[in-house]
Amino acid sequence: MKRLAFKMYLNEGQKEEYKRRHNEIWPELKQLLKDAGISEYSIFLDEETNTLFAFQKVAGDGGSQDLGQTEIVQRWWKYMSDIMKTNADNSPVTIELPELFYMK
Ligand code: RM4
Repeated sequence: MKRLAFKMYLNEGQKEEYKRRHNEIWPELKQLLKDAGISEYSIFLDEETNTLFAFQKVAGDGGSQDLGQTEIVQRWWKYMSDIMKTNADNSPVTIELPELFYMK
């Protein structure tokens, strides 16, 4: 089991909408993430910079950001693209973060 962390960027003033959409995450997306071996998936917000900080445990090689070839994730990313900083393909701009410390 690996630990992954990455940051993404939220558009100004979209904290509540982002939270609302994730509280109503599509069941089929949630199942896809679980089936891909992703667990303990949290996303936090640095309100000062509108930076989203994501943490997840992954059982396999890839994490949530490696599922962009699936129709569900492509549809989700398009759905989220109006409130996030995205690439041309609607994927969220994602910067992986190195782990510097871990305490069990
Ligand atoms: C985020 C972003 C990620 C996705 C989660 C569920 O806003 O779209 O790629 O894994 O939602």
